[in-house]
Amino acid sequence: MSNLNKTPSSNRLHISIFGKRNMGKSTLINAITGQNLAIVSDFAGTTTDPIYKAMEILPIGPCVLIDTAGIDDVGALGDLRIKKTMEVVRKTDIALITVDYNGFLEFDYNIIDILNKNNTPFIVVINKADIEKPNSDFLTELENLNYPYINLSAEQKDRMEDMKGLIIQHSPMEFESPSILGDLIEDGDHIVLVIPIDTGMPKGRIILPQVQTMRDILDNSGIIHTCKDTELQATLDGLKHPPKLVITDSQAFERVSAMVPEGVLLTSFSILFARYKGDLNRMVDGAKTLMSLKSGDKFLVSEACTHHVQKDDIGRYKIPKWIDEKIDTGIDFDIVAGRDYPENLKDYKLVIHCGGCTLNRKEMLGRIDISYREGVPILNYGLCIAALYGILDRALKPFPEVNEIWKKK
Ligand SMILES: Nc1nc2c(ncn2[C@@H]2O[C@H](COP(=O)(O)OP(=O)(O)O)[C@@H](O)[C@H]2O)c(=O)[nH]1
Ligand code: SF4
Ligand SMILES: [Mg+2]
Repeated sequence: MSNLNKTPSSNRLHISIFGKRNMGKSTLINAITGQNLAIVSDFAGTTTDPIYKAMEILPIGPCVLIDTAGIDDVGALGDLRIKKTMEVVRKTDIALITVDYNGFLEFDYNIIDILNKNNTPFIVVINKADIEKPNSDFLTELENLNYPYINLSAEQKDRMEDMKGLIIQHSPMEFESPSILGDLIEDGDHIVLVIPIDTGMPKGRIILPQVQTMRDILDNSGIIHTCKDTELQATLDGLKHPPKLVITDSQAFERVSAMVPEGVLLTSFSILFARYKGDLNRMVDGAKTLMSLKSGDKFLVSEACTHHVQKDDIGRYKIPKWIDEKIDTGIDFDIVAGRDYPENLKDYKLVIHCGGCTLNRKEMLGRIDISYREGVPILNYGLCIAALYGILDRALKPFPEVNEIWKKK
């Protein structure tokens, strides 16, 4: 076990919630996410199959929460339930065992046994703190076994930050291979990548985010079609069926959007990477702030490295020009470049950050955190361009939870 705070990782953490029915698994999931995703019910056995839900949880990052409703039948684990449990445990990076003040049931001991055999860390969540204190024998047992635990009330959403802290603290260093769009595609899906070749492109190469996206599609058994924007129509015409997803360079989004049929999901590399490497929810907040900038406001353009600056540089030239054209000519800006990120942002209403291809996830999240502490929203170039061109509505459609935040603008 190690500490995610110390161990950068771009992976999506799989958190499984086990526990006997009515212990509050669904309520706990709702409390963690702050959304009404899981079905909370007084009736036993609302669902029989585990429910997987991919989401961003601050400050943990991209997660999959797994509600194991239905594997908790009376008594010992039957064959089918063991099979279902194993399916979940194999994917689980960390488990939450939900119990109440009475302590473990036979069911819980069985699950703990399976988790231990699979070297899967877990945290005991003693739920329903609002009703009764945990039984003192149970607490002694937990102390003796050295199991990490927390006493809370999922219903009252208390101690959620402490619980997230425990999850971070006890999560394994290396969970599943990182996935950029694994939750968006299935085996055999056709994905079209649009990569315009302009003066900003390095000679003879494809840039890292695009290469990583390709690798990720291959890892997820998707089928890649790659073209420039000028060949997109021919590419689409050549496909027997519409593709599952089109991913484009942000700068070509408008042209690409006009060609891709409405029913086909379309997003940009920068949005995928805002999610993979940062915090798409918070960046969508940044997009809202961007659209409300006015004369006299100042924003900060932040570049994570000191790359060779081109004459039509996107951060230094194009974005400020587009903000002039599309929002207000009276908005001022500064530029910072390099590994150091300013701690003091009070002069700014907004930070517009590069894609951060040279930063790892932890560093990018660190910058997002500083910005939030300073009360200054942050977004990346891709989201900025998408917002300025009015295409965020479309580009966020593949991510329903984030899209909800954007739509509440
Ligand atoms: N008082 C109290 N009731 C809770 C708490 N958490 C869950 N419940 C209730 O316990 C019942 C079962 O919760 P649910 O989340 O559906 O349990 P699940 O079957 O394990 O998913 C519901 O009536 C919840 O409202 C809690 O922290 N305090
Ligand atoms: S995206 Fe950021 S880190 Fe990557 S080359 Fe551009 S300025 Fe440097
Ligand atoms: Mg439930």
